[in-house]
Amino acid sequence: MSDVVPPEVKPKPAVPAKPPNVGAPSPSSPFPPQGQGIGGGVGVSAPPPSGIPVPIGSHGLGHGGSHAIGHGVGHGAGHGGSHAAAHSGSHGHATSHSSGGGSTLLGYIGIDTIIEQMRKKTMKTGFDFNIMVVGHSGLGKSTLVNTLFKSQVSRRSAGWARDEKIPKTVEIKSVSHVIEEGGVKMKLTVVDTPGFGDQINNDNCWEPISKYINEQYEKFLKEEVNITRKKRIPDTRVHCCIYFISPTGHSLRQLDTEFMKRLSHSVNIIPVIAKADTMTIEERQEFKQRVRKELEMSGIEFYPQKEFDEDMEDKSDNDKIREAMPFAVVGSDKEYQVNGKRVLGRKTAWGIVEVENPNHCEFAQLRDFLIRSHLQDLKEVTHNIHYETYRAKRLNENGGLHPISSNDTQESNL
Ligand SMILES: Nc1nc2c(ncn2[C@@H]2O[C@H](COP(=O)(O)OP(=O)(O)OP(=O)(O)O)[C@@H](O)[C@H]2O)c(=O)[nH]1
Ligand SMILES: [Mg+2]
Repeated sequence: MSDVVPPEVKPKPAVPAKPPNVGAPSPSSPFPPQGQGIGGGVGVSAPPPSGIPVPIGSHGLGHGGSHAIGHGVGHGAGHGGSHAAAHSGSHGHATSHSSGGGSTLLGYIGIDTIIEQMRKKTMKTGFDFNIMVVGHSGLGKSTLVNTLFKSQVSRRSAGWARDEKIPKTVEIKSVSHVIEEGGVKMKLTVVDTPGFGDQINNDNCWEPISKYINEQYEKFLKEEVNITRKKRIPDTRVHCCIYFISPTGHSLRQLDTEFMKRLSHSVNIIPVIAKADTMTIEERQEFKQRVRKELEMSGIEFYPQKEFDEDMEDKSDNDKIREAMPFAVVGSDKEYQVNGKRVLGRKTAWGIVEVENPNHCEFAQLRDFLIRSHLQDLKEVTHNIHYETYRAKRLNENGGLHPISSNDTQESNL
């Protein structure tokens, strides 16, 4: 399902997210580093942010906000070097290059046009962003998928008619919309999964989820190693997995810790507290604190992972986010009239909980974190850490690409 919808969200100053300080690209990486980064990439042993191997044309440049620019500069410098040299040559400044000196002495080279060049390219190619929702049954995962699509992300229905009750999810299913804003296209896919925890024996209930995640890596890998590679590989890899925690007010369930521990090695986990409208403000704060402590004690690294903070600024921005997590969310796909405006909300006997009102719950914070500030970083951590781990493991296995069991691959509707 793919609709183009008119622009809705106005970007706001975003929390600048930086790419992780990852190791050098693996020698077998199919993507050569794309030049020395300037800006975000300076001085790290890692490839520059955008030198991080990305499928040409598929990885985001100019996704709005400070984030995009940080990466963008790094990426573009690789191309920019050659453009600049050619450009300066034609203006009789050929020596500029080797002097290593400031271009200010030598006239305009045009390095500052790189961002515009990249922005144009991204506008043409667009990009993919894939979110998965996971957790115990009945915590509001499917409702949140609807909420995301009906909220200011796109204001479109996610597939159920109004007033129709959302059915229990019985299979992994993905919903995609192409959202266009400011001329940039994004295909947002949300992968809904059946809730677990209903069965008497919940052993290995993470397996179908884990299998789905790995199947997307496998698909991508197969495309990458093809002799004739697509110019832009469709990216169905799960960039983040929103893990729903039950609002018990007590502790995490053992299954929650077990699940997150296993998945955190293959995907970016973002824990959220479900049905936050069932808790008082104090209960919510206390529970959030307790969950953070328990996650830390269990050694669960959720996104944004501390080890990938690149510098002090990054650390301080991400610390603030980590301290606010897990976001306590409320989902709904029903609209009500509040003060003359239509809002998404849950109507109770004592009032309406407004889903997108930051005074009522943290859904808007979660959405902004996912889309406005950390989208590109989520994609990069997926590509450079999680996918890279998968890829290295696969290529080490009997010399390469024998298919994993994919006879019952869940095809997303891409
Ligand atoms: N109070 C409250 N109820 C919610 C919220 N979100 C969803 N619900 C209700 O919870 C019930 C289950 O919602 P679903 O979205 O189907 O839950 P799910 O996690 O997808 O369930 P499974 O498909 O079985 O895994 C429905 O009656 C929803 O209306 C919320 O934020 N607060
Ligand atoms: Mg469901």
